[in-house]
Amino acid sequence: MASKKTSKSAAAPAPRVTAGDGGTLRIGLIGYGFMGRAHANAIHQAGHFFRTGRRPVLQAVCGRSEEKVREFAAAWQCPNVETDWRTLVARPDIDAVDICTPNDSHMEIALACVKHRKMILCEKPLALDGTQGAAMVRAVEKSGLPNLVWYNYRFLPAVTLAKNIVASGELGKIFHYRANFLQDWTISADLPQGGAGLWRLDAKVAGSGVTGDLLAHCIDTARWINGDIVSVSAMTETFIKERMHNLTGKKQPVKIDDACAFLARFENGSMAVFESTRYARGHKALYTFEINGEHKSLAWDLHDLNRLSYFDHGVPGDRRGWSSIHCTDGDHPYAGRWWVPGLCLGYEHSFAHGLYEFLRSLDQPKAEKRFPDFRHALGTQHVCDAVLESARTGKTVKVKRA
Ligand code: SOE
Repeated sequence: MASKKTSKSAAAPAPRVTAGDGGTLRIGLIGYGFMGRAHANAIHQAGHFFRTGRRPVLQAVCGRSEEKVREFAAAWQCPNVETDWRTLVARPDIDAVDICTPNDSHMEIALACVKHRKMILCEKPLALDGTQGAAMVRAVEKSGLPNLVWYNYRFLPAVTLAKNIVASGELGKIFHYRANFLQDWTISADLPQGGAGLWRLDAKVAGSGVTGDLLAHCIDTARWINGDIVSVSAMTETFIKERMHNLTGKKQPVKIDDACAFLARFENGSMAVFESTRYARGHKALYTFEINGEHKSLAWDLHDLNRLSYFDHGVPGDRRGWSSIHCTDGDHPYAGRWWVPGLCLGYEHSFAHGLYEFLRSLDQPKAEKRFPDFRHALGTQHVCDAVLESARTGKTVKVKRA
């Protein structure tokens, strides 16, 4: 029921992609905020820099403000706009829906996508909690529709290299994993909660605070590189207890976690420390991780994202030390698709690589998936839920299996 009535053609000059063209993947994007821009850019870039059976095309974008959605469509040469996500999901000229809306709408939109037989690309975290996430997994797996959750950091060349090195077994037995994700943007008590961008402070819309927003990234990377997390012991804090709510105009209790630290055990016997906060003055988005194995250690820092720090105990003692691998060579994951060796990639490339992995899996459905699908993201959601439960109860919590 894609209606001509509600479909509004934007003034964008882009050529219209023919419906039913098997060589393209026509994506309908819901949401045009910060993540909408990151994904629209990835849709453009992936098609230009990576060859797969289906070239991604931004076919339609949806947002509640018609003026803003038209502006977005013009900027990204998107030929169609919608102001109701239900209409976008039902459009016959859409193959995949990219859900870039706040967390409380992921489940409803994803279930509608299944009903309309659309592939799904969903912004992280998968859902508000594991119960919603499990319902989403059941629905997509029953439908057989390809699905992805946009945990993007694993697709940076240095992070993928860390995964490949650990997978090769070179580190020997892994003892420790530690990760941080530090920000400082919510320190002011005058910052309201609710509405554009600030929905992240409203527990009803976000599900949780730093646990679902930031630690979920760290958990995705950790589980990908080091395997499943089996138990957690956590502590959270909400430093500002009340904030004005943008939608009600009233002061309301803040129910999200402003900071969270947790200890974890992995299935492989290693132990971990994770920390995240929005109250680390001076840090805007400092995501770091380190892995210590019997023979080698690896470390990575988002602020220097092209580099992987590498320590090899096998090197003769007088030359032993941390080295810094600039992951921009043709030998490094994804790097050879872009520029010449030595030239850097950025945050935005991680999304293009994620989309490429998804497209590649459409060509080779039996090959190992390098991207997080709904089931993997449910595993991450279960870790987040266990972390929040542990912080609430003061007890160590066993993580549910996805
Ligand atoms: C929050 O500030 C945020 O934008 C997260 O929502 C993103 O997932 C993270 O990548 C950067 O920080």
